[in-house]
Amino acid sequence: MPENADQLIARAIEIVTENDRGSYTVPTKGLYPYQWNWDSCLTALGQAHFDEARAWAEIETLMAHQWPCGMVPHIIFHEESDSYFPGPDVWRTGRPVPTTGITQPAVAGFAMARLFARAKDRALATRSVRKLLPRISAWHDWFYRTRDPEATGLVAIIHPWESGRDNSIDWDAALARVPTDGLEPFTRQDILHANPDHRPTQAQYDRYIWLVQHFRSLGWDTERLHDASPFRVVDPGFNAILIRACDELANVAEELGEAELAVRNRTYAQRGRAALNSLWNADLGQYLCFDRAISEQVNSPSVGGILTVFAGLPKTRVAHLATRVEELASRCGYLVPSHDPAAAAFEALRYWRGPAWLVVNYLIADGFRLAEHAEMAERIDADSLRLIAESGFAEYYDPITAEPCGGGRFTWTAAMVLEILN
Ligand code: 9WN
Repeated sequence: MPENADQLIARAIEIVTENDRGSYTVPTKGLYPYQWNWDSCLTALGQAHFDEARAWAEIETLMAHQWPCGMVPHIIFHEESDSYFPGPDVWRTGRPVPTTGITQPAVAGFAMARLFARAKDRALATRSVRKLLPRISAWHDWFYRTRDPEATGLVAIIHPWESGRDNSIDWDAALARVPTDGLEPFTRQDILHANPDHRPTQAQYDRYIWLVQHFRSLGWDTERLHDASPFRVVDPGFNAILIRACDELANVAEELGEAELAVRNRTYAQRGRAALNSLWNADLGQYLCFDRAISEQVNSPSVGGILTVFAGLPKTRVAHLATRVEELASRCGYLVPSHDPAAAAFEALRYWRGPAWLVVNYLIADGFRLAEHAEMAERIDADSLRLIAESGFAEYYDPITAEPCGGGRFTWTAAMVLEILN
């Protein structure tokens, strides 16, 4: 018998709670035993439906580990664990509580604003926002200072892990240019917890780790890493999240009388949105990545270019993206595949090379809702719930068959269900 909404909500809360480590939440035990940046911010959205104070604490814990330069790391290694590679002994960033030295999609500004808008405990929310605002704004400053040195309005990622879409087809050509000489031997842990056929390849891991070694050899000086990295890609989805976060932060800052933060973040958002135009591909009717190291567009029809709708786009662009999603829907059973199933490199089960992810669905649906395409938003939400009904709270799903993949009882998947059903 299919579960009703109350039963699903109860199960989702159970999963988020079992992954709760007090002041932060792990994505899923075993596979991911630490705090991940964008996982935490999206998890807080779900937590707020049953414990507002805990939701604020989730984001505050993340931001407490911000680097003095403004960067917010992609993983905080709160506790020792031997179930994840690469751990703190590989990163060696020298932080008091160990962290990685790269970042992840800047969801925090959006999450903070959404929690603030919905908060029932206004005093608690205002206190937390007063703490978070300057920190998140400093992260945005860091992005535009260090990752857009030529002031194009768009930031680049310097490692595939920063995108959150680790082994996307988008990175294949750029990653192939990353050398592997001098690579220290290592043993992966991910393939002990998850099916190796559903994970990145060894050749990709070699390059992920080479980049870590390279940045480490430069002393994790984040002001230098962009220019020193052989991997520099402008991802429209990553930029869209940052742009929306700047806009949302500016709204909250205006409300609280923080005029300077408001103006600065609004300017980032406006410049970013204008610059996104350079990533538009009229033939495909979606945005594409740009390989900054060789100054070429990346001809890879991935979900990164659809996620752009989250930035808040002009109506004509949104209409094109809706058409694109319709095309994808005609090629799979469950929206939104992370890569176009019609593309030769599409792989239905391999991580970010085809599978559907509930967090990405959530962000895309939110973008369509913002643009008053409620019907498309509801359709995507409905597909997310169909995936849950078919296959439970998995990390990701085959978009054709709904087969569950990766880690089970996954925190952010559960958090997104709480968002959809509340
Ligand atoms: C590397 C935690 C993270 C997500 C990413 C997802 C995956 C890590 C990994 O898991 O990445 O950061 O080891 O595979 O790709 O989006 O934040 O859930």
